[in-house]
Amino acid sequence: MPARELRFPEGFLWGAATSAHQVEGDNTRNDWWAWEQAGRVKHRSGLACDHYRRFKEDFDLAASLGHTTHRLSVEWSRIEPEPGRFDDGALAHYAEVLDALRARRLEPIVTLHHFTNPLWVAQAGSWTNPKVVDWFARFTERVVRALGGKARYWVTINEPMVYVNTAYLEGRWPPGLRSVPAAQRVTEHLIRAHAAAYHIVHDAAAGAAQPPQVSIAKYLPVFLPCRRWWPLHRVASALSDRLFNGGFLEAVTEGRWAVPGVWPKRIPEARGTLDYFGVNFYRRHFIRNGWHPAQWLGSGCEQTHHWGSRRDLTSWMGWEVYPQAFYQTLTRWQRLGLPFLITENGTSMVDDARRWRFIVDHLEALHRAIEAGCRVLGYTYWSLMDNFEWAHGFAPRFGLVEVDYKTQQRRVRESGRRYAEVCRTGRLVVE
Ligand code: IFM
Repeated sequence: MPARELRFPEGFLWGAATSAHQVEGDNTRNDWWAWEQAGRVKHRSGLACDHYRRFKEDFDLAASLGHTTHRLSVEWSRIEPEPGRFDDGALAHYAEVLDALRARRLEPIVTLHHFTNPLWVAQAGSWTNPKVVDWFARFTERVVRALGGKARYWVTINEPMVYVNTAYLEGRWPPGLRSVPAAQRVTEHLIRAHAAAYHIVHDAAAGAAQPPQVSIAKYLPVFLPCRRWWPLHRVASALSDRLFNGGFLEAVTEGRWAVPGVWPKRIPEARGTLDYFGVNFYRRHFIRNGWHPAQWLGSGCEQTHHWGSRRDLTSWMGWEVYPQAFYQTLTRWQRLGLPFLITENGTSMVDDARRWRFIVDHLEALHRAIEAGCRVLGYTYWSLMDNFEWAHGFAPRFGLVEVDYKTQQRRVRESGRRYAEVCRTGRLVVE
């Protein structure tokens, strides 16, 4: 096939994403740090990428790679190390971070919650405690007072349903629960906390020339039955889709949380609380039924025996590459009538040439979605640099920039250089 050139819309935001605990280092006051120290995972985040001190050089790199945006998160446990006591030094730090982005013409996208909680929140039951909604609102209010004028794009909560699933259903992340009722309570609290934060950000910016743009970053996978024609797997996959995708999205757009197993609830304050739709996309999920009660309704099958899966293209994390699903999920959720912002998409391929192939194939799918009528504001690759991949530690390497954790040296990968060409020109050549 001859090479084709795909053009992305004028003003499209191009960049990469990170999160505080994964890159900053020494986040000693949050639940993940405690989890690591307690040996609940094999790995410790330690100094991570030392980004808390090296952010300026990291942003220099991003700018030199043609990026025009950068997504990051602020660390709640640094800003509010004790209930109601805010650390002005930490807030001043993040103000400097946002100024550093602006000085390099990188549009900040600020995430308020990216999986970690202050220890005091964890000790009070984390997100199972209904008070967390007020605590998160108080935190947001303080952050917005300090940083509001410096950012236009906000993400209230990163991958809320991944957090619910991994931390409260599968028990692999803190607080390590495996409880359906806890997961349901937490989901409701996340919806309410998101809604509260949405209104706080907007109220603080009342009358601003450019209104803020607020969303969640929703992990938006395509769910499919593990055995295509097996009725139980089909039901389980439809249910997963409803609980994980549809239910949450309906809550934050229509203010109605109606999912199987939960008495339908009106959450009117959550109605219309997405200004854009922040989407994290990685892969398809195949669903079967597991033995544990938390898995009766469905659990992921991590094998690579599914149709369309390419074993040779499986990443370090064991994730298949299936870019068509990116197109499918975007065109399906186009019905929300919101512009998309791709807040994460990336791979931990060991072979960097395959990372580049992954990026090309996903950008091509994104372009097809745009041609099919999806409005898309931008794309932030996950991640700017290698970082602490939660329970998997430092082994998976998602970065456009390689990090040598011994010396903290950064080295731009070929995929990072090729992506830079796309960022600079807004064009992708597909061969
Ligand atoms: O590293 C994570 C990130 O924190 C949230 N989204 C998925 C990424 C890759 O697993």
